Amino acid sequence: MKRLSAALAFSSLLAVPFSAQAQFAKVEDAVKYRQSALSVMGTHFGRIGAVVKGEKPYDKATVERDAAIVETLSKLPFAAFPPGSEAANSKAKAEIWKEQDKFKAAGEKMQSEVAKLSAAAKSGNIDTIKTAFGAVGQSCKACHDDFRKK
Ligand code: ASC
Repeated sequence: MKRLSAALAFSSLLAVPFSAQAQFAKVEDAVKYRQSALSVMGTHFGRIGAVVKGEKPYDKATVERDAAIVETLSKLPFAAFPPGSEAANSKAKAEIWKEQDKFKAAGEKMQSEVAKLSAAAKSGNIDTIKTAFGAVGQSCKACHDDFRKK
């Protein structure tokens, strides 16, 4: 029973990526958290990219693992954009807080494309992986174009 409630608590945590529940003592802590999550996500997404581009041989288990990491991390950054968390070392645009619905939609689009990439990785079909990889990249770019300073 204890284990079940712990599991439920954990899964509900992962299911509420956009909640404003995140507890950060300082703006810099939120900035560091979201930048770290996005950076590690980019690293593992990039490893899949190397396979998709033919620079690395395709290994199903490795791509699956990278995609699973990207999927988990995709759920983390958006709880770390508390209002007013613009900072000198952050490329976050003020539009994030002015167009919150649009920002939320962009994040959810990315998360849904990432989930498809993870499913594609499990399928082991390299063509499906390539298509899903492209869609994820577009969702990254769309959000960066609108909400990240150059
Ligand atoms: C990456 C990465 C991004 C996206 C973006 C896609 O690998 O780190 O931010 O892809 O460049 O356009």
